[in-house]
Amino acid sequence: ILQPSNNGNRYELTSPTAMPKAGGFLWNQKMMIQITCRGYATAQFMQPEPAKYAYAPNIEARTFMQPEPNYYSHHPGRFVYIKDLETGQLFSAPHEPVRAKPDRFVFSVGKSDVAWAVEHMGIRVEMVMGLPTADVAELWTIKVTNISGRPRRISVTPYFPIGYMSWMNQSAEWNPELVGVVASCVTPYQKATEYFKNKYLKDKTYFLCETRPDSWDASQQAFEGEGGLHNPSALQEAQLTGSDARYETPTAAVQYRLALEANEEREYRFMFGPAYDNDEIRTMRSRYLSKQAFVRTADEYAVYMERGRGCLRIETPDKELDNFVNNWLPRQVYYHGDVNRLTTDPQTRNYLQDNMGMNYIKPEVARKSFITAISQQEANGAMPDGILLAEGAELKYINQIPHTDHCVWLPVTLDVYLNETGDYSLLKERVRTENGDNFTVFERFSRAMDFLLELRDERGLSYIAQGDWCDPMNMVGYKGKGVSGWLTLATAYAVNLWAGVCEHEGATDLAKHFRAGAEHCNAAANEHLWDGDWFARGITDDNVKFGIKKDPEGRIWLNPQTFAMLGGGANQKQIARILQQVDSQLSTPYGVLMFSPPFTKMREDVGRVTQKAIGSAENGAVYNHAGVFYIYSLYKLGNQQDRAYTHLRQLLPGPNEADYRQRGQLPIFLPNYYRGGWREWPRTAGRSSQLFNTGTVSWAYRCVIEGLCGLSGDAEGLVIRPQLPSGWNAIKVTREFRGATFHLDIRRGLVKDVTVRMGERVLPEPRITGIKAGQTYQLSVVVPQ
Ligand code: CEZ
Repeated sequence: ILQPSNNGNRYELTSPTAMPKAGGFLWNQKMMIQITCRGYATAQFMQPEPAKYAYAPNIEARTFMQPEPNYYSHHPGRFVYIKDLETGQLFSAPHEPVRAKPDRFVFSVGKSDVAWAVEHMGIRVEMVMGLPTADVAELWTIKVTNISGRPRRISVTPYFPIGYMSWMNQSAEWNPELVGVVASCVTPYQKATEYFKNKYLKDKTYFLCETRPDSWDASQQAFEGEGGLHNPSALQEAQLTGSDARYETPTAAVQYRLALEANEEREYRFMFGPAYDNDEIRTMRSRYLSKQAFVRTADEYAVYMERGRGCLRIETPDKELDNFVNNWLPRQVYYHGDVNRLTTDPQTRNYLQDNMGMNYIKPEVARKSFITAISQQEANGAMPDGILLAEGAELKYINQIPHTDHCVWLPVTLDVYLNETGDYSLLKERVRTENGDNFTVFERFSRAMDFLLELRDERGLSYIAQGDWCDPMNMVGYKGKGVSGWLTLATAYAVNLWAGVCEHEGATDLAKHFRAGAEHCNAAANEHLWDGDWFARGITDDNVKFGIKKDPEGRIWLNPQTFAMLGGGANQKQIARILQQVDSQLSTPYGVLMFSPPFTKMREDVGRVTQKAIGSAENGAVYNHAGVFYIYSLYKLGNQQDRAYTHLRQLLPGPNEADYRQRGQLPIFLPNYYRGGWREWPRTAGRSSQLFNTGTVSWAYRCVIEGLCGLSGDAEGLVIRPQLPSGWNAIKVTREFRGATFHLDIRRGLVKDVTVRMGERVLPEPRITGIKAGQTYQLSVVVPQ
């Protein structure tokens, strides 16, 4: 049902029913569209807040992108009906709304387009969707071919529902001059001040045809009638009704009636998108709606995607992993760094980690993001809950809930920047904030670390307020006393990393101060939270320890263990115990659980996380962000390559068919979670959330680059310590680093330590310094048996 094609540049799914929610996504800096194999689509564009141009048929709640989207027959989508005018038979492509069983079905996701080929009733329909690089619009090509071997009379009816645009004002009509349906609305509001904000919103949705159709409908009701979407009333007539919509639900349906000889084909082009007024629609039409413009735009877009190709090519015994790492993982990393999840106020931890991935793609973007983030530091050294990216943007949703972990991510993500670039000059930049203070980046990071160290109680444990990394853990500390075990251990990790930077900068006293602070955190965690085999998750406002042996639910949590290994909180003996417990309590065929067992009812001293469905999201799912921290910590240990590889591999669906079907997702992105609950609800365990917004990806890329391939930078060069799983004897790697290209041939051999040969010369240590930009290095690397 599923295979890569075109050298891994595409993935093809050959059934519309095996994985019904499987889809792909395209974006540019102004928009994003996710579309399923069956034709359902969710598109958003920024103006500057996220907005829609195709809506649900009823009022939709405004929220950030959620996992596990539901699709239903009137869900927004992009479809084309094909009707045989002699027999009256009907089908639709890609699959919805008619759901006829196709004779052949190919859903083909590429990096810069999404395409289908569907055959039924002797007719082939090919659909391709692309985007411009710098404008908001969908560019559709629909090609119809008569493959029946005899002349046919058919109608071809693209149907792009527009949905319920507004409760204040909505309408639509055919516009003969623009050759398309134009729908208009007024974005609903009530406060007078909103009017001025809304005044220039793009409140029109257009569907333009390159070729003038024979008939059209602009009213959903007129098109659909009593027939319903399986057999719309308008399709039962000789032509569409020519309707308009007057404070009625708009739609865009247009029809071509054709007589096709055997093997004859027709190709049509359409554009779908938002606009401010008809002038803008006219401009968009002339800019894009022609064969030449489609070709040119697709080329430009492919170049734009290619800029996100990343810095690594691998050739390993695991072909599916190669494919993902070489083609798709950097693309998803690029997406995150490029559009910041289509929000104007990304959560600070997300903003920093999403940009962390950009270090491997466009380090200058990562550098800029540090300045943007740190310029919003508060006077007391704290970081705000979200980073504002547009003028007039406000903190929304989860960013109105006080979380205490944001400062942690500063040195954690800076670590990657410094490794990749060696650019310590960033630390010397002076940054003024709105509250008027003016410090260097270095000073600001120190202040942030001091803030973290101060944010602890008399025991030395970190306060949690209404959340840490785990957003919905909102009631552990809302009365002001509860503490987070994870944050205490993560503070140690962050502060230790920062101490390392202080040492590099010659700030010895500061380094000592921070090392002592980290040690204090770790000591406190060991004194109050070590439960014999693992660390507790925290202590509530009422002084109840949780995430411990005697808890029937939420007994063991992954994050505290991971960060104890990263930050020095756990010694070798403890690490051995932790690994064993993670194996026995948290490991599943789909990856490592975020905690176990899942909660089955509300725990009022833990919070909202316990109310989520069993095994979904933070309630004990295979939450990949937590999983990938763990994988990273395994690579950091340096002697856990098998465990690390096993879990790294589990981040990705496949490669066997049963696994693909269970996860229900194409191996072209990592979702934020796979369902857990594999003991409680085995039927749904492993199911993908389909949500490709996730901090997982920059860490996954880092794990492959620095862990599996063992290629991490330091202040002067590149260290080479590959960590091949025991089943592998050799891999080949190409890595771009500080402007140079490294070709590595890595194999096992009779050596005690990693040995690197460059030409005839064996290097004194597995590390290259004095790297020259523009140079190509050929290295033979031997790793111990
Ligand atoms: O949100 C993510 C956050 O974007 O959850 C992670 C957190 O670290 C990320 O910063 C773990 O909690 O219930 C909620 O409010 C959560 O906020 C989740 O909704 C989750 C989203 O599903 C991801 O977009």
